[in-house]
Amino acid sequence: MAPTLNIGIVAHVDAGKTSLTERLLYDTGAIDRLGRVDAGDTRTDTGRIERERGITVRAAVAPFTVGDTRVNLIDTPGHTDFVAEVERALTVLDGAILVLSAVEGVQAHTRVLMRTLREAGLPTLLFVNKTDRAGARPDGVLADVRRRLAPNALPLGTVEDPGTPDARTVPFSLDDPGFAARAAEALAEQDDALLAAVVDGLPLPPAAELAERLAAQTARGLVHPVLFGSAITGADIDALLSAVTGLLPAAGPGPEDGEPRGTVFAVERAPSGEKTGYLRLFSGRLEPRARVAFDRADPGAAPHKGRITRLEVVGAESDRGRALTAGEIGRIGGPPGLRVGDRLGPPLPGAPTARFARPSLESVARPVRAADAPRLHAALTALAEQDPLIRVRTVPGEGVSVLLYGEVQKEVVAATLAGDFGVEAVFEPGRTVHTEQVTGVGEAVEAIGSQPQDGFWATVGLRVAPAGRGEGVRFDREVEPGALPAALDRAIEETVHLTLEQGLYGWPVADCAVTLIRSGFSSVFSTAADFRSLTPMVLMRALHRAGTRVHEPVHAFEADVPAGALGPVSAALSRGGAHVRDAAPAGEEWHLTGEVPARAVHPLQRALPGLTGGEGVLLTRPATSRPVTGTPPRRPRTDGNPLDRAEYMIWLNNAGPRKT
Ligand SMILES: Nc1nc2c(ncn2[C@@H]2O[C@H](COP(=O)(O)OP(=O)(O)OP(=O)(O)O)[C@@H](O)[C@H]2O)c(=O)[nH]1
Ligand SMILES: [Mg+2]
Repeated sequence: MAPTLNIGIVAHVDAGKTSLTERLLYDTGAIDRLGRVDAGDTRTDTGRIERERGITVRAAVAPFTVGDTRVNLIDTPGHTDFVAEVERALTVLDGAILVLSAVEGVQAHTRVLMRTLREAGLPTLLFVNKTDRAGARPDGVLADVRRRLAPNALPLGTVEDPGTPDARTVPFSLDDPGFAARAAEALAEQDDALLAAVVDGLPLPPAAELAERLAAQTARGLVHPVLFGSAITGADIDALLSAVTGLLPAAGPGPEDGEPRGTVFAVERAPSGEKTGYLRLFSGRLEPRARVAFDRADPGAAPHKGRITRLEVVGAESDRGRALTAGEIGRIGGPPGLRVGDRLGPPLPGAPTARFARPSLESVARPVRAADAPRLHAALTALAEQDPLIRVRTVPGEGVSVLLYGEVQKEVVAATLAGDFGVEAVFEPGRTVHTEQVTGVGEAVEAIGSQPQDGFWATVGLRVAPAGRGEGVRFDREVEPGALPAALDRAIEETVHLTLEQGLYGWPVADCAVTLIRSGFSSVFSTAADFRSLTPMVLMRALHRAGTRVHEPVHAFEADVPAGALGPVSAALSRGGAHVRDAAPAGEEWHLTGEVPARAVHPLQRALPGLTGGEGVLLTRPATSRPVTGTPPRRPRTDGNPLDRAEYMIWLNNAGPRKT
C-alpha cells in the first residue's frame, strides 16, 4: 500500500493556510476548480461561519496524491481562540508546514506554534507565503525567522521580483558548492562528522549524501527547510510539494498486527444529529463493521462501546468496504457517543499528547426570547457533547454558562447556536475561572445502617489529601481489590471526578489525591445509583475537613521589548500583577520571563504595541496558578449542596446526579 503522510498546515491568522491547502489540492489534481477564501468556496472552509467570514474555525482534512505518496493535509485555524483545535490536530500528525506571510513575517502566534511543534518533536517545513503581495520582503522575513523563530532554518531558494505577480523562487542545488557549504553548516550542529569537515575545511560529502542527511535531520525536527511561494499565483508550489514528499517522513504502512490504536481528532455533526468522527490509526487495522470500545479523554470516564457502521478511508473513498490501515485517517460513524479525543487502544509510547490548556473564561449564555431557554440548554449540551473543549454548566437561577477561550470563539458559538440550532443567545461578559487546591488531609465515612432514614444501600469511606501540582485528581483504593463489584467501584470513581469539578468555593479542584478507605454493599439491594448519590456527601465532607484554597490562573510569559521601552513595559507588567523572574539583554532588545495572572494577559497584549512602538512581543501560555489574596471569589454550585444533607436530598429527588 502507498505510504501515507498526515501533514498539518499551521500559522497565525490570515497567513494563507486555507488558500495554500486549496492550491495544493488543485495542483495535484485532487480538485478541478480552484476555490478562493474571499469567494467562500474553498474545500476546507465548509462551515457557514467560515465561508461568511473567511476565517477557519475547525480543522479539516483534505487528501491528495503526489507520485506514490498519499498526503492527508489538515488545514487548521489560525486565530488564538482556536489554538486548542490546533493542539489536538498535532496529536495525529507526521509532520507540519508552518506558514508565514512574506509581508507580515514572524508573528507572536507563529512563535507559539513553532515552540509547540518543537515540543511535539514534529518535522516542520517553513513556507513563506504571499511572495507576490505588495510589500513582500522574503529576505527580511528569513532573517527574522533565524533570529526569532528557528536559528536552524535552511532556505532552499531565493525569491526574485518579490512583491509582484511575477515573484518566483530560484531553487538552490546541493551540487552548487556555496549552497552545499551552507547546508553542511546548518547540519553540522547535530552531526559530528560534518562539523569536523566544516571546521577543518575538508571536502564535503557528495550532494546525494548531504540530501539524505538533510532529510534525516528534517525528519527529527532538528533543521527546518524554508520554502517561498504564493498560494494565490501558484508560484513555487511544485518545490513545496517535492519538499513535502522528499523531506517529511511518511507514516505507513505501519504495524498491522495487534489491536488497533488510534485517536479521534475531529467530529462533525450533520443537521440530523448524526456524527462523523475522524480517526487516525497508528497501528493495527480497523475493519468495517468492527465492534470497538473507545476510551474517553476525561479521566475516570467509562469507555464507550459501539459498532462501526460507516467507514471511509480518507483519500481512498472509491475503495468502498476496505479496512483502515495503520497510518491512515478514516471517516467513521456508528457509535452515538463519539467525541473528540476518544482513543482506540492504549496510546503509543512516545506519541504526542495534547495538553489542552483549559479555557480560563466563563460566560453565562441567555436566550434572547425567554421561551427559548430549554432549547438553548439542549443546543449547548449538544455542542459540548461532541466537543470536550466546550464545557457547559447549568447554574440554578443563573442560566447556562460556557467555558471559553476568547471573544471570537464566543461569537462563533453564538452564530452556531443561531444557524444550526435556531436559538438566538447573548453572552454576558466573561469571568475568570479559578481553581481550588487542597491544603490538608480529611476523611469521612458513611456506612449502610449508620445513616438517617434517607440512607443509601452503600458504604463509602474517602480520604482527601493534597497532590502534586499538575497531577490532577487521582483516585486510589486502600480496600481490597474486588471487594466491590466493578460497576459499583466505577460509580464511585466517576462520581469523585464529577464532584470535584466544584470544590468548597464552587471552583474545580485542580490537584487532589482521593483514596477509597472503606466500601461495602448489599448484594440484594445496592445499585450504582446508591453509590452515585452517596459519594458526593462523603467526599465533600472529607474535602471540608481537608480544606481548600482558591487559586487564580497564571500564565508564564516571555517578552521581547526594545531597550528603550523596558521601563514602561516593566511598570505595566507590575501593575498587572506580573512577577518578572529574569530580564536579560539580547542584542538591541531585552528578553523578560516570568508569570502573569491570566486576567492581565489581554490588557497587556493590547497595551504592548503602544508601549513599544509596535516592536514588542508578549508570549504567554497557561502555566500554573497562585492563591488569591483577600476574599476568595465563589461560584454557585450546580449539584445541590452535598455538605447540607437536607438541601442535597431535595435536589437529588428533583434533579438527581448527572449520569455519564
Ligand atoms: N496576495 C496573496 N494573498 C494571499 C495569499 N495567500 C492567501 N492570501 C489572502 O490572504 C487572506 C487570508 O487567506 P486564508 O487562506 O483564509 O488564510 P488562513 O491562514 O487560512 O486564515 P485563518 O484560517 O482564518 O487563520 C485571503 O484574503 C487570501 O486571499 C498569497 O499567496 N498571496
Ligand atoms: Mg484558514
